[in-house]
Amino acid sequence: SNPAAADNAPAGAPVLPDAAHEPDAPAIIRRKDYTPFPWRVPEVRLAFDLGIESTRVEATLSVEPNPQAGAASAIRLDGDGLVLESVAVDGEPRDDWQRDGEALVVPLSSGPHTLTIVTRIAPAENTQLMGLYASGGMLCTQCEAEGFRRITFFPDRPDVLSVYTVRMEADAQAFPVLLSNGNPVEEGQLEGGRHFAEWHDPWPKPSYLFALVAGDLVARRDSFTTMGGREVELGVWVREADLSRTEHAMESIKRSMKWDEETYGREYDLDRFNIVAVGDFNMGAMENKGLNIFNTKYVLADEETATDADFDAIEGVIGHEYFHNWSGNRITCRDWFQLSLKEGFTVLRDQTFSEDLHGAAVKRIGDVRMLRSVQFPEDSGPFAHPIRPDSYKEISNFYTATIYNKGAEVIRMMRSMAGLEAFRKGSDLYFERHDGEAATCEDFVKAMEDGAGLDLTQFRRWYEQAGTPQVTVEQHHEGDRVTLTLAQVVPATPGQPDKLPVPIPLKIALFDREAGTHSGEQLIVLTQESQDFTFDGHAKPPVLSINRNFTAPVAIERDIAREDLVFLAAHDDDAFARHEAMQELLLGYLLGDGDEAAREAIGTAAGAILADDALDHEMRAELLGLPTFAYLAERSEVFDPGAMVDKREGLKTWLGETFAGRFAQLHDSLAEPSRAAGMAGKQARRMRSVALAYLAAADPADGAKRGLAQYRDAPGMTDRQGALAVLAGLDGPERDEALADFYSRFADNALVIDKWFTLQASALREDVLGQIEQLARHQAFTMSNPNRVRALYAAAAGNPLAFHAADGTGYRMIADLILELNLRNPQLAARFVPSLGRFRRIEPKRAAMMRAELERIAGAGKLSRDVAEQVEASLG
Ligand code: 0A1
Ligand code: ZN
Repeated sequence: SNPAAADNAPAGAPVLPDAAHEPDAPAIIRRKDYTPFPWRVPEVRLAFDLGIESTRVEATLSVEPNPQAGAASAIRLDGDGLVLESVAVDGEPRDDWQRDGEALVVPLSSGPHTLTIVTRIAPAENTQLMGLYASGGMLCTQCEAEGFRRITFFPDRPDVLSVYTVRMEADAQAFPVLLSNGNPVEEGQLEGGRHFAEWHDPWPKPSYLFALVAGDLVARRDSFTTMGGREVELGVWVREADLSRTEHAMESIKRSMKWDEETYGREYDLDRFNIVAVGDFNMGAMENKGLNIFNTKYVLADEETATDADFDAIEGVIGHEYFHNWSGNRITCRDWFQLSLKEGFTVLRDQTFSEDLHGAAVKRIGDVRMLRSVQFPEDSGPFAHPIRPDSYKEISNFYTATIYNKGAEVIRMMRSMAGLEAFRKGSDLYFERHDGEAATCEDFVKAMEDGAGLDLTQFRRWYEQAGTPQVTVEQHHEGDRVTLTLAQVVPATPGQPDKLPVPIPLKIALFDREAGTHSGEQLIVLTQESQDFTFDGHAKPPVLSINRNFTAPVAIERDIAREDLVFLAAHDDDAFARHEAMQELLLGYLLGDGDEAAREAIGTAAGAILADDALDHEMRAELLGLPTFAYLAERSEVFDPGAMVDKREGLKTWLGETFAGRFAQLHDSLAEPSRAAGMAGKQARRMRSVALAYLAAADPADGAKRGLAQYRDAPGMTDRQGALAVLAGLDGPERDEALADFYSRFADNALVIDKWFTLQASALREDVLGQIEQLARHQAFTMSNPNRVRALYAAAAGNPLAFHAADGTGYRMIADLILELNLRNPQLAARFVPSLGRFRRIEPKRAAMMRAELERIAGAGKLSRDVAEQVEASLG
């Protein structure tokens, strides 16, 4: 039974049967069951009487029958944890409503009505950070996906679009700033030290894009003139102490606005664009119409406290949220199964924004690295799902690397096949056709077909099938003809035993080994299970460069001679393919039986990379990066984490020893350029810290000395963090000094203290688990801040020596964490389940312990829907 519902029921209100909303048996929502909502809600008026402890919400909804749906005699409004005070229809108080679990059902005759509902909520008690909650004395909202129902009763689904007018009333001293979506209409003083503000958003939007912020904030202000001549006032709202760290965010907003005009012809459509930084936030940021709300991590930066990577991430996330104004807000999703419609496309948009601004090569390599470390394991694990899922229990669980990043890859493939110009025609048609609508992935594909002139009939399978396609490549040479035999298998995934071949666009080039050149890049598309492609004019067997720039999100298995990989690692003119050749050499050694010749080949390639003066230092550093543990696990049939750490660290030591002179020279010569040095400075910093890591692997004493010197002389956070990351893995006074200095120097900056936790929890040292346990008891650790929890425990879960400790204590620690967060913050809790769910890939002794922890969670009593769905999937 549902105590909250019972408490709210007025005497005499009929009580509906309970089984439908039994919390222990979460309902499965299916894509095929979609039906439009029987009512339209063209206008919404919200009046908030704001307080941290208690907030009163009066919602006035204009409703009318939806001509696209069947008639209904009642309106069913979603709710979650609300205290209902009153219901009125057309101004008349009503008590003939019913509660159906958390929902509110109000009988309504056909025709238009005005529905007035008063609810009360308690922001201070909202530990889930969904709906209206308190963070550091301010009030803010997070409504995607289903948080609006925690503010008022409403058809909380993305296909109900309304024009919102929002009035906020609050104590003027505690909440001097009152923001909401759209444009400001009115503000004024009230009696008793209170004040109010009213905002109006003229663009119809779904409830998940509603936002409100109230707090003691200050703004960095600027303006942007759109291509159509609209003068937009921009604001970046933060606590006063953070104002000096907002310049980069503001510049990023302006760059985003300009880029979307130039690249997609998309113009901003309000007089105001505000972003707000919030210290407690479950995700990165949120694209609420005209009022983006950000995790402080993706807003605040200056050279002293943020790394180059932080600066880039901020720009990317600001771009991402801004781009949603068109891909997400002007055109939204019909239902949550279409999530990738807005997320996949918007990730592609933010990725290419960053590529255009700072160069494509390193960005692409980084994006693929992330895809392979996070999305590939998801796609081959128990929670594998298509980019357009068929069912879910808790939609929050589907904000995944698959929906976001594979979704982006799928659209990127259309872009590669169409070419930039035709792709733009497709996107123009999509925006034109569906502006103002709640659309589907199918709408996007159709617009691409019609606008870009592609036949995407078979391509639609990318939306339907989960699993990373495996492509094998065989190469034959006869006369002057080369034949490539390509075959594909889409592996079985949970609920999808049988798969069909998908179209796989692959950019290739055939290199003449002697000349070091190729005869031109071409795009081939593998559509069959197996297919031959022939190329003439090759007197000698060429060296194949395939899936250049990672045109398709597939795994390629090819029989290629080691010396050909060495050749490509030194000569491929496609930066990604060059990196890929190096990675294949590294994987070959790390996943193979570790023979001397494989290591020698790596040495030859690394030597060429270190000697190549045409390379910029960032690319050089990138080429010398070892595969992540996550990707190594993904590529192993049975992964032994301890053995892999030894092998990978051993390789690092060997490379450090082999090239000690060159690394030392790089470390000495690339000293401390500041951000003022621009791109070259950033490239130098990157290489310098990589050189330090190799030097320390080869000679820990020298590494500690160099590390401490780099730490002390650092002009900014990039060098400081780079040094500390190395020192954290070493022993001795240098480590202790740097860690202590770092903490006291930045004690008042939460984002930097997060780094302090992460650096220690990520260190590859035997005693790391004990250190993590100690850090969890540190006075600066708290379970109520998601950033802090992730800083410690996401690092722990990703550290093979911590998580995979041979006695299983790492698994127990993460399971305990999940149980502790389970009800307090279900979204955050659920994010930790997949690390345990990966047990099928781990050697049997550890796998059994991982499974046992999942079973312990499953049997632990009342689980949130989020955790329950993840644990059930993991246990299969
Ligand atoms: N739409 C946002 C992601 C997001 C999703 C859910 C949230 O709830 C906690 C928050 C943010 C984006 O893609 O940036
Ligand atoms: Zn997004």
